[in-house]
Amino acid sequence: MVEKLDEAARAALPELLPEWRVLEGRDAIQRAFRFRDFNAAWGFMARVALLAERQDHHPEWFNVYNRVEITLTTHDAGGLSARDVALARAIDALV
Ligand code: H2B
Repeated sequence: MVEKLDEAARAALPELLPEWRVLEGRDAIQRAFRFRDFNAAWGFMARVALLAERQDHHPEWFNVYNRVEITLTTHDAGGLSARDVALARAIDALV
């Protein structure tokens, strides 16, 4: 069973993941990305997909042409967990 983030871990999020915002009304984090064109956006998504498979943790995402929005939450926990933080950090390291 995956545990939800505790208060201390939540308080650390702005410093750890400054590009991500905690959604209102949903225990999830989101980051928006913009690329040169669809080819660059899709290449990024392919790399995120490989990360997600490796971590067995998968994004909710939205793409239109050069824009990608990624939302992370842990379905097995019903909210944010350390798995979201780990995937967000790995995604940040790609860009
Ligand atoms: N991804 C996300 N975002 N949340 C999960 O709870 C989750 C997942 N669970 N990827 C994993 C897969 C689980 O369903 C499999 C069986 O390990």
